Amino acid sequence: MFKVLLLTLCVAFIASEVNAKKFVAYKNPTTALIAMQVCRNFGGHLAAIESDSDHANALAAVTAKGFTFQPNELWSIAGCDSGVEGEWVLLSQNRINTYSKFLPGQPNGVAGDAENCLAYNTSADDPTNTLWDDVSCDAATVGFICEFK
Ligand SMILES: [Ca+2]
Repeated sequence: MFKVLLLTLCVAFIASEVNAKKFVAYKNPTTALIAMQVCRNFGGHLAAIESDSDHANALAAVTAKGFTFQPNELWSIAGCDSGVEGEWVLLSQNRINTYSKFLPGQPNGVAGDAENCLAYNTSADDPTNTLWDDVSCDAATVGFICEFK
């Protein structure tokens, strides 16, 4: 019985290490696609937010650097739906993200428009609420969040 418990704990620990994501925020005005290249140049990729845990850790990565979220100050994360509207593809991983964490009223882009990239945005109505917004891939962002293994 003890061996089974020990083995289970080891497997759980190894699994958590394998899946561990490290998010790092960079406050550097740019656009989503340039941010994607910068993250790749750093040896990572734009942060793929795929769980509530990822969401919390991404927000924490920004505040850990002493940055604050302000309404309409965008922080780029991974996700592009320029192929099929509403299917948010993680380009660096070549898969669709089934998780989402949009602000109320978002995503408000429609097929054929330019809101095909994802960013964190802060609600003007509730500045404590920072969630996803679909934005133009050319939108000016204040920063971006990279993910490293
Ligand atoms: Ca939007």
